[in-house]
Amino acid sequence: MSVPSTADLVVVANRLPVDRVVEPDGSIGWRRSPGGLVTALEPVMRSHDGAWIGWPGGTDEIAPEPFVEDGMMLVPISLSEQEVEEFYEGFSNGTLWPLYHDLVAKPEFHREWWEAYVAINERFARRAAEVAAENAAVWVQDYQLQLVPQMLRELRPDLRIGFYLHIPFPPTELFQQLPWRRQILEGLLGSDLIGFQLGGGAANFVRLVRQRVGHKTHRDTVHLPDGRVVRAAPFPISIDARGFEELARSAPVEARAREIRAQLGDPDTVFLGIDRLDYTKGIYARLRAFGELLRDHRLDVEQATFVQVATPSRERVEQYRQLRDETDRLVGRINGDHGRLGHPAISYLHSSYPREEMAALYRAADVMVVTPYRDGMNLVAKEYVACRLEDDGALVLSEFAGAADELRQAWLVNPYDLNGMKDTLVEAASASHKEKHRRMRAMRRQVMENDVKRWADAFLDELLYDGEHDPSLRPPPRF
Ligand code: GDG
Repeated sequence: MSVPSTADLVVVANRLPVDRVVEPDGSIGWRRSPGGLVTALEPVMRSHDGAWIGWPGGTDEIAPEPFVEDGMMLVPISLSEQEVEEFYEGFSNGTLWPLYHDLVAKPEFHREWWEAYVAINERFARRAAEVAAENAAVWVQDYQLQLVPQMLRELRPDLRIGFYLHIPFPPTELFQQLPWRRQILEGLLGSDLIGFQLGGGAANFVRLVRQRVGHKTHRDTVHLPDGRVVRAAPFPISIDARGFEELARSAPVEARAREIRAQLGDPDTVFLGIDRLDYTKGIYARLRAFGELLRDHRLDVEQATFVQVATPSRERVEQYRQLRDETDRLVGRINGDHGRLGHPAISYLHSSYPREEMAALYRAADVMVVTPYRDGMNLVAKEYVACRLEDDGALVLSEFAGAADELRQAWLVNPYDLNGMKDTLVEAASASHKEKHRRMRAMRRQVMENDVKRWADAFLDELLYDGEHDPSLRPPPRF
């Protein structure tokens, strides 16, 4: 298939939805990287002749040529070793990530990192300006690319530009620490529509624009001096709920779930955590709570076990290395103190798994433990709910995950309150079948109705047709 030169819908994201693989014969190929965003966008990308611009991973000086994969035009952007260090590991993950997550770790401010962030955002914006057809819609994704909307608008004023932030937008007091706060706000204001996970993030943004940039605002809109209007609104992201449900229902996944329980010694309660190994996720505190419950004899290792999958993430960033060491030590200590032959207290898996194995784990777990200190949404919580076909199982969920807004029937916890977390883990594990059923049924209804397709449709409808195309998809203002 020949590669078109422009597209009517362009997604700009830090990563391409494919990973580069070296085939056995030495040639280079591409494998779809599984992710909710691609699944959600695939149908609209096809119907709009969409293109996706992003970094393919790795460090190349020269970007591979655009190519077509699964009906989507993919446009690689290259990053050098130094750019990965300064733009991706540095400013994106060493400055913005901790700052936007309530300072769970200390953000570092380095002027060279900022310069790299500006330069790489410029590279993405220029490429988007080349690829977008006349009057096309461009949808920019996430915190790595917050300057792209403004840069792109300067190059191509004809475009409709949307931006979606997958992580929380911080309260004004924290955001103000950023030496480049005004540039970031102005970068985002290049959009016509800015989507946040929650109403609180949108409200924080609008307040900051009023205070720091001095533009007029009215509820969820910003009025720019040139007459342009920017809307900032919540669009809570979701998952391919039907896809997960079907996977969980399949015979191999069901068999694997039974096998997992048997391998764990058929305990009464399997607790499960699945997270990228990230300090925002609260993995350490939850394992500590579990260890103390064993120590206090409120749980017994022959009847209760914890499976923690910690997917490797950002391994070259120092804070992530430290977290890995601390978690390794804690797990070792808890298993040493409380494990018995054939009954480890914690099965700790520092690895990543195929989707089928994830679905089997969700099916095998009695209590899903999701305890981030701060999380934009948390898709793992929604995936667990989608996989509980029998409306059973219990979800323990941090109040500080965006998902807590929608999954009100979860056992909500404050991850900073260790005793509270211990009590809730015991309560969720020992709740009656009826209680679990009541809660899970309500949560399943919520997740199945509000899936990722609905999320993408709602955003694009608003961006492309000002929400007038199908008003039922327009989310209500939340503040
Ligand atoms: C950011 C925001 C927001 C994990 N391990 C494996 C694997 N996963 C999949 C999960 C889930 C996804 O990765 C993780 O999503 P989360 O939402 O839980 O967290 P972040 O990665 O921090 O995502 C977050 C999200 O963006 C979307 O806007 O919700 O708040 O931080 O889908 O299933 N998938 C496979 N193997 C693994 O080992 N296949």
